[in-house]
Amino acid sequence: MKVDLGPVTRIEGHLNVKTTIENDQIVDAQCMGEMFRGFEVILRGRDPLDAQQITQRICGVCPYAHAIASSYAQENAYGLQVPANGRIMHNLIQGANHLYDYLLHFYQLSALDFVDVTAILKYTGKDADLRKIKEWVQAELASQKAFPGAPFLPRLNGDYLMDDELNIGALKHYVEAMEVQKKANRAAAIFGGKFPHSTAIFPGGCTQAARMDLIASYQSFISETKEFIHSRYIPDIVAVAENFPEYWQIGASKGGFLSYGLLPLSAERNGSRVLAPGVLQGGKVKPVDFGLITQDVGHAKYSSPSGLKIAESSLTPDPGKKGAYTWTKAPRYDGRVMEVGPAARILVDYHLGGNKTVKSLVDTYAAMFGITADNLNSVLGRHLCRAVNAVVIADFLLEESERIDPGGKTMADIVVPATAEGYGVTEASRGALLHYIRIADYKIAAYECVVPTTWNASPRDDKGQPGAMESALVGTKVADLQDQIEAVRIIHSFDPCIACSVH
Ligand code: NFE
Repeated sequence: MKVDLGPVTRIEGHLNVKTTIENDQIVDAQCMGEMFRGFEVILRGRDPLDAQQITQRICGVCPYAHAIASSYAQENAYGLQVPANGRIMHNLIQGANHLYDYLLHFYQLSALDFVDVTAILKYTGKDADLRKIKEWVQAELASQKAFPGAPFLPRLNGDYLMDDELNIGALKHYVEAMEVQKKANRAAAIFGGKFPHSTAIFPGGCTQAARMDLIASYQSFISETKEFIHSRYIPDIVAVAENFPEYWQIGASKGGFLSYGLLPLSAERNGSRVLAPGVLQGGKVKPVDFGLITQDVGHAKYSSPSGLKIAESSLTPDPGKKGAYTWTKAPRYDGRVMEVGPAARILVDYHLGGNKTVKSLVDTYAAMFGITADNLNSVLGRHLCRAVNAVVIADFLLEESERIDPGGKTMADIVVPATAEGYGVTEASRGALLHYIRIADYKIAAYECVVPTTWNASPRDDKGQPGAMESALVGTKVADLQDQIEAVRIIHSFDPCIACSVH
């Protein structure tokens, strides 16, 4: 039996996932990115300095990551020496965006896979937020329609938290989390100019001034966000993990893990980062080599050649292509499937023994839940790893903001060369992000983005290997063959963004 789960809701964009079920088990899955966008085509022939602005329009959730990857690629192409303030501001903007995104993902996009919203119908207290939610849920259930701005439906058939107090408490946190996300976004906008789509992130640094009052406001917003991470987010993840321990075993992807490393600590391109880069395969971490990345399109709707390296990439849409089921390409590392994202960042860093907080948090939670680091390759693992990322990033941002030199230079002087090429990599919240630019006659001759959800939601490659998310779905037992809440929980744990994946 084949079932279309799409449109998968509570994600960004139009994802369909088709599962094939035999004996109540998923035996095959296809991730389908159902639109073409063509940013790489739009960029050709334009002024290179437009790239960090245009590529931000790929997405409204992770625009800063695109701006920063593009800026890094251009810094590489122009040979810029970025002043320390510029690099630090990039970090402050991007780190704040990660914090916003983790809270958004947990509370708005996946908590309702575990929390029973109908518990609110029993609420008789006076809390204004909870009374409002009760009204919305009542109205949505009566009309069987999710309201824009209050999407508590669909409520899939499944096993939810049974404890009313936990369910209602989580809904209160759902509302509080939105206020905290606003604070993280305001922090990012202090140096980024605005959210989304920063006007201040530039190759060579940041156009904002290094002012003491800005640093103080930034620190105040991040401190409030950090407080919420410790007092609400971590305990809520622990509560989900205690109540759904089977999800340490559900949703493991069947390839390796790739991370480019997050938040550079120095101006050197290959200098250390707060979370270390690497490729984890069979328990061993190797350095990343961009030359080993290729993109297959055997099952994607393009007639351009398959298996091309990044600098050779090309894009010819072919909507009617036989055997193709998605607009998402299939990136592979040395021909292998890679999962990218929060679990990849934590697993790579943990295996390298880089960040002490990562090591101690992973060991603490492993002991608490009776698991090993390998179990982080799971639905709960991805949720927990986002929280570990959040703890590490929030601490780092408070320290990093102290390193700004008030009144100091924030931007390099830019001279765009007639011909050049450059690579820029960073970690968007959803994972490894690469931008490549080639310049000829002062114009963009070629531009390529290899994006986190392109890795995770990739289709089969030309060897027939399913992508990370497809592989994570296969083997899962489902109780309700139509709703497949187990599959939806797996998909949500990757936090796919289809707008980004097809870009
Ligand atoms: Ni549209 Fe993004 C992140 C990037 S995902 S959200 O995070 O790049 O593919």
